[in-house]
Amino acid sequence: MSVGEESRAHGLSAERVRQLALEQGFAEAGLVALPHAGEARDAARYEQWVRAGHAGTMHYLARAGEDGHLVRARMRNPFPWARSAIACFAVYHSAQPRSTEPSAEGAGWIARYAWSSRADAAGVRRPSDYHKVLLKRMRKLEERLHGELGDFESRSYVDTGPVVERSLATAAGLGWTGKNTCLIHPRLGSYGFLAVLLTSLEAEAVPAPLTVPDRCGSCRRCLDACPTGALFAPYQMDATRCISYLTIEHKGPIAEELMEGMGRQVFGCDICQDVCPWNRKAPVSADAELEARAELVNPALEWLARMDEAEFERTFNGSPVRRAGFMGLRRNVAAAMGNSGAKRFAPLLQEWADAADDGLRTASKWALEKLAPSAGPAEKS
Ligand code: B12
Ligand code: SF4
Ligand code: SF4
Repeated sequence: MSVGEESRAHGLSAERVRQLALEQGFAEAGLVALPHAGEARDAARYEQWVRAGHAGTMHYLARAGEDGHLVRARMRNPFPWARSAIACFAVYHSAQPRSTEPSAEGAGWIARYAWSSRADAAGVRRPSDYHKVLLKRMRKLEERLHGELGDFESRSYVDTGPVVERSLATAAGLGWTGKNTCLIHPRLGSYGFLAVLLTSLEAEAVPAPLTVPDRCGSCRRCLDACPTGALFAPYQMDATRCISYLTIEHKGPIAEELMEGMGRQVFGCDICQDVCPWNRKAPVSADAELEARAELVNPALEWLARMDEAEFERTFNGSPVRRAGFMGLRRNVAAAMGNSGAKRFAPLLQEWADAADDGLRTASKWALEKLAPSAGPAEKS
């Protein structure tokens, strides 16, 4: 009996699925039957998180179904046919420095996950985006399974589908949820992307529970290091305070009380992962489609600030950074300039302080005040 025939006879086999996922370039993969044992608990956590307002303006997370429940909280809402989920992990760690290491004066920070690039057919290096790179691999995995197992319902997602990927990935045994809310794989760490494939096939029964025990122990480094208090309790994040949300998802002016905490981050934030001991020995990626672009590591704020829209497009077309938008990135750069302490940025900030864009104008005024605090109202003599 071939491996394919074996899977058909007994349902999806975890071993075969893992083998196929690794062939597509994933570092790990797991399989879980749906609904999984932790689904009701995770659904309650998810609903509570959204109802508390922690999703901010990410309204897609709060979409409710006809039964009043949030669509993504339970798999049976959007995918009544789904019987199993395959969760895959792709490493994006690289040998480059961390955001928490000393850097040159006036350097900003772009999150590691957004540095990626790949060589095109002519050998020219171009920005790459994990959403596209990994979705292609998931579709190939889907094809292979259809080739072996015939017709069945299936759907692949990387980040953007109506699924809580970390819930599925922990249930599939890829790691535990750290106090920083990231999924941590015991060997690979947390610098990893997740991708999921839902299928209408039954998963073969597994002999032992899949869950990886929580290994955070008494550590609190991520909570202590988070500069905006977004990690307000272990395993709890208020996204509206997270620098990743503020610099990527949030449009318009950033609340003044959060700009100081943003430090030099201009796109995303790696701090709560950079301080995590489980990432100290994490292997670096050898993925040719997710190779780090040296120019995005500790980028000079000046370089980013001087970019016009055409250069922004040339530099970030095809890159996750494009999501922030030209004005959004400028706004973030203005805040980082204020936090840099470098007075040479004042003339540029002065120009931006009259910008039509609300977010840029507010950040620039705040940054100018930060670089050269005004004396406040003059005292009467
Ligand atoms: C919205 C979103 C964000 C928001 C909110 C993040 C958040 N913590 O919820 C913002 C914009 C802030 C964000 C930031 C980042 N994100 Co994001 N994001 C998402 C998205 C689209 C949905 C996440 C979600 O549903 N959040 C709601 C909360 C409730 O869900 P959750 O955190 O996944 O919930 C689990 C745990 O928190 C846990 N839990 C909840 N309460 C409790 C309580 C206890 C006691 C315990 C033990 C567990 C626990 O249970 C939940 C289910 O398992 C997912 C993709 C997807 N479709 O799932 C990517 C995703 C989570 N993001 C990802 C990445 C890479 C990032 C960043 C690293 C990017 C960056 N460098 O800037 C940061 C990391 C910040 C951080 N510390 O989490 C990866 C995470 C990979 C990983 N190893 O964990 C994902 C999976 C995308 C992907 N396909 O790879 N993100
Ligand atoms: S990504 Fe940055 S701001 Fe967000 S929780 Fe982690 S340390 Fe805090
Ligand atoms: S820094 Fe410590 S507490 Fe935070 S996720 Fe890592 S091990 Fe857990």
